[in-house]
Amino acid sequence: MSKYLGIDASTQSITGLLIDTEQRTIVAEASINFDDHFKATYGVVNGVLDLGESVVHSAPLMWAEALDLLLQTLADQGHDLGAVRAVGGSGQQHGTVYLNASAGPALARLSPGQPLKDQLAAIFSRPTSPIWMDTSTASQCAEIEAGVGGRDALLALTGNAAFERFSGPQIRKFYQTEPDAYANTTYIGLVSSYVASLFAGRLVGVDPGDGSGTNMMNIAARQWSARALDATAPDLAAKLLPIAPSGQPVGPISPYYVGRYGFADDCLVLPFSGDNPCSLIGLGLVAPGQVALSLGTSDTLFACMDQPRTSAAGEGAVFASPDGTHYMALTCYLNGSLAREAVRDQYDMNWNQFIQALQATPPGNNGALMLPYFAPEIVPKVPRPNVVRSNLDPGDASANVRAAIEAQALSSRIHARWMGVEISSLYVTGGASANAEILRVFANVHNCPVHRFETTSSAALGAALRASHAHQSTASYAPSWAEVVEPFAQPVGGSTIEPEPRAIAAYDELIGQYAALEQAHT
Ligand code: XUL
Repeated sequence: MSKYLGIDASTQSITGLLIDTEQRTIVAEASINFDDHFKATYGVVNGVLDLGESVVHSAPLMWAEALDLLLQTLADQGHDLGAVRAVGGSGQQHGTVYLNASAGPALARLSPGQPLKDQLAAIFSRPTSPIWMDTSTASQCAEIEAGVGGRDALLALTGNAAFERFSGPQIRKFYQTEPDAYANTTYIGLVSSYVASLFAGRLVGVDPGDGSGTNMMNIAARQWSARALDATAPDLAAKLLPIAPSGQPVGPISPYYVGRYGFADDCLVLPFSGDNPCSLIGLGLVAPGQVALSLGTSDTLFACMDQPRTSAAGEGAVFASPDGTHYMALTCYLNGSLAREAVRDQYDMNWNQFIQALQATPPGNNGALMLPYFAPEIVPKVPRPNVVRSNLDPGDASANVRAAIEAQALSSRIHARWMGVEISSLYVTGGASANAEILRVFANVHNCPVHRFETTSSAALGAALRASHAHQSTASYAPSWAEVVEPFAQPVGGSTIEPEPRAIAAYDELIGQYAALEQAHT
């Protein structure tokens, strides 16, 4: 019995991934897509509620309902959940969940006879949760920076300048716009701590990996900062769930899962972390200098560092690694799959036609460029959707496909410089990493080999590996992180894409033009 379950509660779906550490393999992976199951009941589109004016929420009760469906799916597929020794998890970062005083008792008395949604509907003091796509908090960002003594002071304290999507600005906005609901809120946690609480049957704290995405955690101490909390909202220290060390199990799984799905009653639950910090582990980035790229709803480029190097220009974010010692540098682009899908749909293509368009056009696209801000962009900061074409015929479908992908790759090269890491190879994950033609563009733009991983669910894999590391550390021999990740963090044999000399030259020329275009429009 050496099975570990990783859960990834992400924007569009919830995924469960089961690993067997004796067989050194992934034994199961299942996903529940929110739109497929909950569009009618919760009104979500692409997993979210777009409330207008840059306000984007989702429904925490939907995540609980989806969790039941996911575990039922794994059980129906015949997987023995009783063999799972520990559960780890990951959540979309920054999103906040607001609970009333009934949350603790409701979680503690979960009965296996009824689904979570029927037992937990009354625990929320705010029925919907702002998520990372919400960019409506510019004024709160400015106020928080001013409150701690300026942007540089916030950077030094928390590792990050204030970002609209980060939890602190979102909490401040809630306090300012709905003071009564804020006063009626007993607990505030993140998506990760909420889903961990569902598993543990009690309130679980926020791990330092996800805590660093709030603008409220002292990154060096890995604890909430009183100064940052004071600048955010009154009485926040009493409401915010405490920081919970990433590697320390919080206790056994709730009897709910024992009775309903056959988990063992001594199966351990770990604090969950953010999806990006979990991906860092899932891709085996447990030593400084390693770099990976995740092509998901958002595209993220990230590296493992031994010190919290900060991005003064606000291009990137710094998080504590859930390995307990290192740090993670991250640059997040909102227009990831969102932009790829927007181009595909605009030209009425399917993914095969999208690939053919890339094959039919030359690297450098004959100088045609696009700024693919189909939605507001995080890096560089673009407050409103704005698709800009330069030397690019809007009627030329293939050239537009190439221009969008080249823009994403060029931007990832430009905005990775602050990390101060020499990129000598890129490990790629996420849904779009299955597309070799997209990876070829990234290999050529970065002038380095690109390796693909077997699972596109690196966050769920990282969560499972964290569970394995924590559980094994409670036994006589505590394995190193390198030993834990090594069997799983191997690129798919034959998946490596090498850069092509001719294309490298084309991009070395184009990158200056792209940077100038970007500067002119941001
Ligand atoms: C990272 C970020 C996104 C979400 C997506 O800062 O906002 O990558 O974590 O789930």
